[in-house]
Amino acid sequence: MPPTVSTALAGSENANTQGLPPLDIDPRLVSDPALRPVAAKLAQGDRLDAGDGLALMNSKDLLGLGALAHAARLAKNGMATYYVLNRQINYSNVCGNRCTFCAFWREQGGEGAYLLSPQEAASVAAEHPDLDLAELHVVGSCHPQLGLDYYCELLRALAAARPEATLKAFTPVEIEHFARKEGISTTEVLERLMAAGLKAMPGGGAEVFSPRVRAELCPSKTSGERWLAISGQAHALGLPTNATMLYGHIETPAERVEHLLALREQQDLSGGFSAFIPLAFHPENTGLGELARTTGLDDLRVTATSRLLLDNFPHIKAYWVMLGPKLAQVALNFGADDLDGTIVEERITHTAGATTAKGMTEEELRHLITSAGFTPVRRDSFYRSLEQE
Ligand code: V47
Repeated sequence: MPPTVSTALAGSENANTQGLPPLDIDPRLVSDPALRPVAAKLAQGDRLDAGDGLALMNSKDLLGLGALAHAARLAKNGMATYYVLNRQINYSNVCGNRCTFCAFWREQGGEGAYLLSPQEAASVAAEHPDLDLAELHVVGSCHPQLGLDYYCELLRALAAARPEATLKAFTPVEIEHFARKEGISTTEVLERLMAAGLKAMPGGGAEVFSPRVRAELCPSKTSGERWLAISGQAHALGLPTNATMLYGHIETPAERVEHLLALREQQDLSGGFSAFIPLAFHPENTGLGELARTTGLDDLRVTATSRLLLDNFPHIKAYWVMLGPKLAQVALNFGADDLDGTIVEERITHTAGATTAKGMTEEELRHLITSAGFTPVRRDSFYRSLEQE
């Protein structure tokens, strides 16, 4: 069983929230002239700026990008590659936000709409008793009816069903919605959820912070500023959280870079982000169904640029559900040091056409890591190793 979780932000991560040290880079590996000044800055230990981010985000020099990002990955995490025995649970798909990029949401009472009662969610959590679950990853929607009591009850029921698992639940977007429904502050919502067992938060709902993109794709959703502020409030209360960026739709390279720099700035202020997860857009069954899927070059370039710009983020995830296991494995050489986990039942990307499996076994995860030459580290939600000594 994992050790008892403290509410203090993972102390072992403090060094990892510092910027990058001077990196050991072989300049001969970088062929894109636009990346040479970036390589020189990294070799000196200088922080990258928006111009550097844009050069990375636009580069087609895959080997150069990999060389730079891998040097940063080695400095942060060595050859360790993390994974977690986790299960995702989506308590409802009934959502009033109607985001154009999302295939998961349903109208209340519409075909396919569902809401799990706390007891039903607990029964789902209790499935697979053999899985030594470290984490329940719980997200849903902005449900127009539910009050805060439902969410507290949900957490208590899940904790009773799987006491060994850390409850990582609710995005800043959901927290904002709960606060509006309840007529209380987001800090108060967080405190009440923590009293009911909340220990960490996932990073969804960030999308792209650009007001232009949000106005077009998700006008009803929490603003980027609020998303960042609520993450900061969570950090101040001792809750570690994650961050994401949904890329591969209508955003520009400059908007991606702005998003990453806004996350870096928030991390400088509040220090509680554990991991960044680039999310590759899946267009099927969404309002953007005419768009093509992201390419391998773009997936690796976003991963590498994230590792290099987010110098104060301890971890970068290669989310195998969206990248596919093979590209996620390759991404370990482009800055990523975490494959997320077993997941068991992924729904959001699968309603948008993902063809990957809905879950993966621990053996499969370890095989992906070791066959790429990395060291697998089974972790808890706070990146503490659960490997047997
Ligand atoms: O919030 C929605 C995005 C997110 C689509 O924190 C889509 O550890 C692709 O946040 N194509 C959910 N993406 C996933 C997520 C996540 C995943 C794994 C780990 C963690 C973590 C967080 O997926 C949503 C939204 O931003 N999304 N629709 C789509 N069509």
